[in-house]
Amino acid sequence: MPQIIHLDLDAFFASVEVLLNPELQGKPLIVAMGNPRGRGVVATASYEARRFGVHSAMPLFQAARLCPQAIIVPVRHRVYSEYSRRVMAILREATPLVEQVSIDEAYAEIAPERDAASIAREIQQRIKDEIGLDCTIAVASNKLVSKVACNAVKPRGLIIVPPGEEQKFLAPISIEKLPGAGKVTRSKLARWNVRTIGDLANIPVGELRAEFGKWGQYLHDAARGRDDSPIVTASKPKSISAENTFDRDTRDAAEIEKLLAEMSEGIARDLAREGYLARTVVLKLRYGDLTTITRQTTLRAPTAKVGALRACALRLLRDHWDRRRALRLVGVGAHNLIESTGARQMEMFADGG
Ligand code: TTP
Ligand code: MG
Repeated sequence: MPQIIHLDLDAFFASVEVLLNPELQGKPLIVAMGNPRGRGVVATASYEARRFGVHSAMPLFQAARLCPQAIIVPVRHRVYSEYSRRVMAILREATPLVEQVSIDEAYAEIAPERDAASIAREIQQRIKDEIGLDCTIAVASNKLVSKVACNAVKPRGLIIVPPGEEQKFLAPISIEKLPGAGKVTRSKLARWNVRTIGDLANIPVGELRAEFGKWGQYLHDAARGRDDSPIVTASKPKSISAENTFDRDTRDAAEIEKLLAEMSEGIARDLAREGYLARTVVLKLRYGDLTTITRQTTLRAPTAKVGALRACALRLLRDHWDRRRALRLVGVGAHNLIESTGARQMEMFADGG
């Protein structure tokens, strides 16, 4: 039996804000996207604010009405990404088989001969001690059951669903908590009066297939806690690049430079998001007759900064473009990637958001 961990940080954005400003500890806190005085939405709320009914994706005006005393702070994505990276690094020290599914959520597989329960406990403790964040962890024989179990014991939970007990564990849980049982599925299931996952498990598979087709088989298996979807580990990118073809072949330097600048911005953003610095910048030029050249520069200091990437791309263009010939396509690539260390990112983003 596989041993699958599901880890999800508790009230993630809000918890990071509390960590960085301990005065917020224990208070109702809303982390908001968009203009707080305009049409903002709740990204997340501390558990103290949730008690008033505030939740993710709720319009801010509504949240403020439910909980007028809540402190509202704006999202700071880059700060959260850095914390996320540190959490995932701890998880990866426990096992290389990690599938990150969102900024604060991951699956990980523990080899069968290892004690998954104590590994889970240790991961949770390290995330608390070394980073300062709370998380919930579940261990089960597959991804589906570990995910449902994790949500069932939030926050600060730790749960082991022993192999063989998947169906029994799921049975009393509300059907809304089953991944994939969205509104449409649930409204169709109403005809069988399904309230819990156990109710779903009791419907003959033939009836589910007649109503839902192939999806009916999924529902049947899921309700019994069966799932054989594998952990998909992300392979590290070797490079991050972009290229674009002009609508019409061009010799207009301003147009070409503008496009290169835009692509450099996109690459800088991707590098920051993936946590890499580039050592080498590659420029690709394709002329109207389809001859293609690539030219590269290796930087003195690896970078993810848009200014440095753009300057490099423009210099390569200046040095290598034969201006008598119209260009059909240009591309920019960041190669020779190295992982940016936490310290460096924290320094870059110390001014917040
Ligand atoms: P979640 O894990 O769904 O929520 P959470 O970590 O805040 O709370 P918990 O897991 O304890 O229930 O999402 C992780 C982060 O993603 C969350 O902190 C903020 C962000 N997010 C949004 O910005 N919009 C959303 O609609 C949701 C659901 C999350
Ligand atoms: Mg979470």
